Amino acid sequence: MRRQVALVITALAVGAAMVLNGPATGAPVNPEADLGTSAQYRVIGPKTFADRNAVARTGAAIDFSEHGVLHITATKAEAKQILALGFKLDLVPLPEVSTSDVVINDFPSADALYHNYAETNAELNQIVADHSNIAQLFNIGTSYEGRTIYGVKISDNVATDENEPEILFNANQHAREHLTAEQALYLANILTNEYGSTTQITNLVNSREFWIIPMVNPDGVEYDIATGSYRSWRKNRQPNAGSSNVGTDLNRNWAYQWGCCGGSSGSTGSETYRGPSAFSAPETQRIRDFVLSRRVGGVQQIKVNVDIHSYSELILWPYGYKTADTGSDMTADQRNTFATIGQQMANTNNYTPEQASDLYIADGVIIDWMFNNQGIFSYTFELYPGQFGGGGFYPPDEQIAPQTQRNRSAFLMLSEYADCVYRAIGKESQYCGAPGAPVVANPGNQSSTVGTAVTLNNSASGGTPPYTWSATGLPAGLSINSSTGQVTGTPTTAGTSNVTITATGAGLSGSASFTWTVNAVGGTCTGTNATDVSIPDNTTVYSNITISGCAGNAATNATVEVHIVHTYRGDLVVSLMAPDGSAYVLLNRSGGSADNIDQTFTVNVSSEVANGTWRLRVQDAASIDTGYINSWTLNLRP
Ligand code: 0X9
Ligand code: CA
Ligand code: CA
Ligand code: CA
Ligand code: ZN
Repeated sequence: MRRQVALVITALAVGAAMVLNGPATGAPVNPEADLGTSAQYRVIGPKTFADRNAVARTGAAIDFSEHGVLHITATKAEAKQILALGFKLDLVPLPEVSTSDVVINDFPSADALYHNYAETNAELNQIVADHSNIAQLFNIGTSYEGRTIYGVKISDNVATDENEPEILFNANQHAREHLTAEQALYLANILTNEYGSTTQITNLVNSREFWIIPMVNPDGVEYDIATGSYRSWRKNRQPNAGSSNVGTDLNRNWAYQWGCCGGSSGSTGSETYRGPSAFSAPETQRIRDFVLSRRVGGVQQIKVNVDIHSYSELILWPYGYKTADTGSDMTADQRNTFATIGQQMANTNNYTPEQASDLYIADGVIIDWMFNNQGIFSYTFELYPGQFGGGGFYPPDEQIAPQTQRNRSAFLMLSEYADCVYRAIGKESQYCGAPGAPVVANPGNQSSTVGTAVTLNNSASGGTPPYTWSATGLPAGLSINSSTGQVTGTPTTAGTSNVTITATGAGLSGSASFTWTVNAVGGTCTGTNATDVSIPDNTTVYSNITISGCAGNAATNATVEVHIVHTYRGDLVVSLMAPDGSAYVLLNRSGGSADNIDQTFTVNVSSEVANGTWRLRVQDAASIDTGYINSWTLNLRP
């Protein structure tokens, strides 16, 4: 049986010597090349994050992690270092292939459902031929050995670059992770086959542009299957100068924090060799250049990405190079968005969602670059199996259908979020605005002071500039410039306003709302005059209150509390007079023959400067009855 994992050879007794000395048979080999020959091991002992990172730091590729055991692919030099850390090593033989099953330059016949490079391209061509209205072949250039890296674009009006959120699915950075190309082909097939019949898919294809690249490392894939026995090849097939070791780990070759943190190797023979410089590999350059080509007017069109790997059944998000959840390259909102969508996807496929570095530190990985450099919400999926024993990198082809279908909901869910990932945390209005509409940067709550001039600059992005600006709810005394969005003026009135700033471009509007608190300045805005002023018949009298230290204007709801003793209030006209002489009639001979006035009036005097001498004017307009002003109290800013 090809897939049967043969007896695990214990490296402890015999194996340790073997690890150190190389194969016992055959002619002596170049020691550097020999130490660079990889094999798979079980590392017994690592239990903690620090243990896992110590193993990862040797450059060994961690293929799967379970409590106390790591499944790795490592060179002999790395194996030596791991032994020196005090862990035990078991050598795991590669899967055996029965001779009757051997197919040269293709998958073994028992795994015939897997697609090699030519079959992958044939499948893409078939999809395009069957669905030419919504599917178009594209390529991103060639691999190191000159194979063209193909993909399929899927959208309505597929030949047109429409203004729709774009989604990138790419697979097979690691050669031996063959199930990942099947996952990408599965996605291309459901998006095209179910267009017009499944509502969710029809809507997604109509409103999104999907880019699916199933095999970004075709040289490695073909090498892995070339002999009829799987070679467990991970890297690309690019030679390394000055060494007989071949290949760069594409998922350690990306520029953001390349080689920073002990999460990759500088040794050419290592499975995690990061290359001599970031983007030294043609394949990472091709993906990078494709992604950069998706910027329109400086705005990256690709909003979400999945980089598909196997195995371990994980959903991973950035960063991989460091353990911190947030920092200058990841806000709390971004982290929460990643984690929320990651968890929601995991709920559909029963994978484990976590930050990539929770597993072990890896630097120069694709998702770190995608997010940091292009703002793309990029996830790594690690497919089936979830534990050692399901075939590892080589699950039987009977697993292709169930294990790719398993991720249907997760991938469709992420695609739904492509228009605004922040919807996942309820912040679409803050970060996204309406589709095609400008997004007004949230100005945040404002605080200012009556009588002190203010300036607030507003900005918007997206939609179609130039914008026309408007505002509602601005505090009295402030206004917005309709072409610049700048708010200026001097607040006149204390109080709190709910302000909405709106930018409109090409008929579509985006808004941001916040509160604006205007504080009264120190000093007094009230006064009382309790000196009696007699009111003779048919005479006008005044009582004064002088306000000082109350900068700015009076309020819309100033209060005037009046106490007048009089034997016939219907004789009286009572007014408040502002310092500039403006008169506000409070009461005009109303109340008939009743005695006295004991009443509080509210009056809008917001156009009046507060400081100065205010007067209560009382006009007696009829004979016989008289009285006096007993007291009055003015509050210009209640
Ligand atoms: O090591 C990788 O590149 C990925 N695992 S795989 O077995 N498919 O090679 C996972 C990278 C996840 N990132 C971190 N662990 N930081
Ligand atoms: Ca089979
Ligand atoms: Ca379209
Ligand atoms: Ca587009
Ligand atoms: Zn991988």
